[in-house]
Amino acid sequence: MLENSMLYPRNSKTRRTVSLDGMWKIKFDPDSEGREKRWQDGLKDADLIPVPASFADFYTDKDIREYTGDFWYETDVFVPEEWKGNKVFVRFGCATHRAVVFVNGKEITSHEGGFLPLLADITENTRFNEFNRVSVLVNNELTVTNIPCGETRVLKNGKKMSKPYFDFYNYSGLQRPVKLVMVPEEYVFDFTVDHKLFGSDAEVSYSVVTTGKHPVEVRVLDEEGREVALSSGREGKLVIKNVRPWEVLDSYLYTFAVRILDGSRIIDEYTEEIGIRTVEVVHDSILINQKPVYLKGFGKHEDSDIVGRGFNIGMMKRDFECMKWTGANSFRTSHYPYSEEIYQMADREGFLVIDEVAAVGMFESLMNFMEASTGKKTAFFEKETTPQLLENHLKAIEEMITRDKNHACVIAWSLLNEPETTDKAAVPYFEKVFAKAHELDVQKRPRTFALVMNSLPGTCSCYQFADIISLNRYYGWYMMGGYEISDAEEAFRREMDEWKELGLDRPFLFTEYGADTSAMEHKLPSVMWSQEYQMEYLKMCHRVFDSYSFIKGEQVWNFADFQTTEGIMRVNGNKKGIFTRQRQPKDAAWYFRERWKSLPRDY
Ligand code: GCB
Repeated sequence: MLENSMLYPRNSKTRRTVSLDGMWKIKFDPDSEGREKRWQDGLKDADLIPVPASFADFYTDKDIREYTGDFWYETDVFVPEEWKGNKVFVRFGCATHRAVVFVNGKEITSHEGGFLPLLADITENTRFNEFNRVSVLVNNELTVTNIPCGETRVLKNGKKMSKPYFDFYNYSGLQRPVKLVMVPEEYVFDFTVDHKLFGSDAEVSYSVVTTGKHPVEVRVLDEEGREVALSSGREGKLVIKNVRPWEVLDSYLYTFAVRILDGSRIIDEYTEEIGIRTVEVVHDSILINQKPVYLKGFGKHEDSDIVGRGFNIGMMKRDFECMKWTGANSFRTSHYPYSEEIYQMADREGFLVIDEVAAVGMFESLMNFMEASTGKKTAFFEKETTPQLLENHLKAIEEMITRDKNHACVIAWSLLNEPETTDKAAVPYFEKVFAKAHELDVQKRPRTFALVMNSLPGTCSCYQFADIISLNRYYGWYMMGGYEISDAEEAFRREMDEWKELGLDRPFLFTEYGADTSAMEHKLPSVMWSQEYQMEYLKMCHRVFDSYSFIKGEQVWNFADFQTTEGIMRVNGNKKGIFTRQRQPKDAAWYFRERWKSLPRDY
């Protein structure tokens, strides 16, 4: 069990949250001297910066944008007198990639992993009815023992530089909402649900973990606020008659209110809106509420102008509107768990989410995602550093599943993106990763990982672990692009025929396929990078998908253009978006709208 509660901070009869979003102080610490020089006692000559946001794209100075190393954030937080006798936390949606939190100069906690929450219990060090200084020492260096994987290089001029093994910009900082949270001394620490549907009724099994001994009750309210089920005890079953299940693109959310009681006195109350649905893989079908579904949608990124990977509520709204407009029903949180607010929105919109842990870059070489298709032997998983990497990976899986398990939208876990699987050394690593997810998830959702181009039926030693086989394929882009596209289609079909011959009786998904396309470029006849070629490429892929009945979904790469490290392969970022980075449609968006709006649910 995790040390801290992962429950989303909400107000209730007994709980309080105060947003700490706004302008914070920031100061870079290139010599890592801050801690020794006691910067935790107050930052001098600091700049001001918005939270939540990545720091990189606010500045006009390239040394700041590319800054790699330690940096500090600081703000003053007023803690009300009335909160005395309760527990007080500062909760960061994330601190990328690792952080140490200080309150009033005292070190409170630290956390590794930049895409999951960090909770600092400041109860003991809070001065009530006064301002308290919260300082955070963040570090954004990449290593091969942490996820996502990469390296940090030192240039001849002494400056550090991030070398990601992955294809997205190494944005960092306090990128998600920060909240001051008060809960009672005895509080609801964790809450888990699992659903079964029987005819028109549902049975929800639940379990509650609290920090004390008082009795627990759980009640369920419908969207009109009517109580539809009630049960007492830390574990139990709630029966909901004439249930309205959560459906694909037709959401319905019940409110679950978990209470700790002392007679009629409510010691703590925690509420969560939860959709009731089942997910299963049966033969080669993905079933939601026992009915097959075909996934249509995107691999995404949390990425936008100026704020980088910072959570942006307006961008979130726009993204869902664009996705709905195309007729999509799903997305993958490539390549890291997203802000919790995005899953709440997906719950509300009835979107299906493949929730991916930040296990990306698990190839030896730099620009690994490119080298991956060359078949180069690397044996990433038999290095001295592998045990440490595995430990961090397993911890991130535990945090992700604990955080996201109750979301109806989460229908599968993606446990790695494009790892090296051609060497047998990957097998024991995969075994542990897949077992961990199975053990932790009471709903036993399907597990998957995205297979890189060289992970083929004859070369991949790990596909057997996946309940859903997810392929990232770029026939017609990274290989046999342009006028060779007819050969690409032939090679693509050959691979799919080989999968078919294996007779795996499992659903296949395309979690990536795409072609870089400049929104400015038109050319007749097509050339690579033109909008015309993107369409030609997509139509070729869809012809292949439509030929195999075990293919149960297509998530194109990418929803929108996004920022990457600079280099000869990228023109100021990855341009495979169906939308531009400003969320305006390329021609392909209209094509998807036509295709997806006409595909039946169980295509
Ligand atoms: C991939 C990676 C993704 C890249 C994409 C690309 O296979 O999973 O992170 O952005 O290819 O465009 O090359």
